[in-house]
Amino acid sequence: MNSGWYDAQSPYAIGVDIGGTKINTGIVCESGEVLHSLSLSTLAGQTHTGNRAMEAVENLLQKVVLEQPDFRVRGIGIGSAGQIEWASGHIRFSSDLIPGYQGTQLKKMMEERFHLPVHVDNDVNVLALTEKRFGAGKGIDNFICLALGTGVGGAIVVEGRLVHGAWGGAGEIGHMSVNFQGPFCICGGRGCLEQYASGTSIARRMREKLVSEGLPVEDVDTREVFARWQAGEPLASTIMEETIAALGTGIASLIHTFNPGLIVIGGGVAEAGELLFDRLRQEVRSRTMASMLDAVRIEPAYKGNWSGMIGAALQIWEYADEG
Ligand code: BMX
Ligand code: ZN
Repeated sequence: MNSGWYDAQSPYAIGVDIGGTKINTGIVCESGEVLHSLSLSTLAGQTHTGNRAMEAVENLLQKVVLEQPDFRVRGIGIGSAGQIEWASGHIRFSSDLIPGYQGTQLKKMMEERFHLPVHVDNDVNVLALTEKRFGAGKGIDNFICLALGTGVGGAIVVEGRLVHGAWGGAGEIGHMSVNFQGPFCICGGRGCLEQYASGTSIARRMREKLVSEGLPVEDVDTREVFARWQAGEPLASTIMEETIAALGTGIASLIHTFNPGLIVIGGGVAEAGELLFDRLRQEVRSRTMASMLDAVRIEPAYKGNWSGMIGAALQIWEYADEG
């Protein structure tokens, strides 16, 4: 493999988005344009996810050099689920969604293999970089992102910069408790927002409700819950009202803590659309100090196929002056 990929003046960076199902990688420009992209499944037999990510980047580069033999790049930006030690690019914690991933020295592995600068951050933290450049967060210095997907991820931008905390773990908004006597969570806490507002938890709570009512549960996934809610079905409404109350409680606390100008909501659950956003705005209004409400909007996330991967690559420009 060519070890001379690096050029500080190149208009390109490599973005890598590592999720529980797929690894997306691509060549990204600062304008957000994606030149080439490639996806691999995350789990492939015994292959370690760190090696799988390297395989994805290697395949991508092979594809690019066929068209541009003298291709050079500024570096590699990675967004990954889990809690990432930001300075060292080490996966401090990852749930069993990606078996064996915890402890991976991802930055080190990538740097040694490709001889390029590498940045690694949490998947939703890098999504916030996409929001900041191209989405609802454009021109807004203080905003918060929530991604309601398999889990609930979060990111906090204060005075134009992502908040990382002591080592990089800040922004795990999915594990903010909204019910101190609520169900136990994998994180060790109770009543975490993720227990009420992830797509997984919405489908799970609906199935539990149907079972308790002696009703059939087959094929009940998150989309089905939204469809039933939109059609006015009472059981689906009970589940979604609980989700909205949990989200409203969490978001009100975030507003009181950070006084943001914007809350951006993405992930599969945001696809429930206007009904969700309307109800959520009402709920937040009813739980938030009036003085804080004028400044804050609640908006859907930037819509684009590759927003995670683009945000991952944007780290290269975001931190260009910091080495
Ligand atoms: C979990 C946690 C977060 C992640 C969030 C959203 C792990 C592996 N994941 O709360 O780090 O940002 O889920 O993840 O600890 P997604 O899988 O829904 O994108
Ligand atoms: Zn939790």
